Amino acid sequence: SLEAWYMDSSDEDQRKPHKLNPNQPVTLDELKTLGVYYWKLNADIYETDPDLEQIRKEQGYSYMDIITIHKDKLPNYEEKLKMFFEEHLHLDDEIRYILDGRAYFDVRDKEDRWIRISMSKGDLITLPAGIYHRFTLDETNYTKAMRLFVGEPVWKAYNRPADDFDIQRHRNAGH
Ligand code: KMT
Ligand code: NI
Repeated sequence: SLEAWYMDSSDEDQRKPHKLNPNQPVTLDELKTLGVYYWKLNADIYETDPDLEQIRKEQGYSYMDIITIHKDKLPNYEEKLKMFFEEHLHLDDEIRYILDGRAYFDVRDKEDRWIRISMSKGDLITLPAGIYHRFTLDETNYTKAMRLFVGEPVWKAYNRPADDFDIQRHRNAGH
């Protein structure tokens, strides 16, 4: 299963785990209260996986593509990694399925603390529209991920502060 924890506040290499000492784990139920959902799948059979098919049908994930994040594979690698690690939000859900390698997704909890979600092969996660988050590779410097989307994809990211959107106001009204 996936592992998540509250982050320390050190400015050290973003690819390091940044666990607190002692570690402060975050459970899947706690992630659910933030609107973050998780499935475990068999990434070896992603091209024909009936479980993935079912999730896509039920959730309406009609669009998909695959991104390989590695310095020799991704054009403008350094620039893109820098963008991904800027705290941002989207107006739609962000859905990612790790097909190979590993990566971290960091999300803000309701008290604005960073939670780091460690994703590896077979982990599928959905981040709700309007949640502040960021992405980084870990020290292995490689991942291959499926990007899913409801309808035509919109990749636009709004860097923090992006508090003027209805979506953000709705989230803030809740707490
Ligand atoms: C995003 O919007 O945070 C991303 O697309 C992260 C990289 S995709 C594995
Ligand atoms: Ni994003």
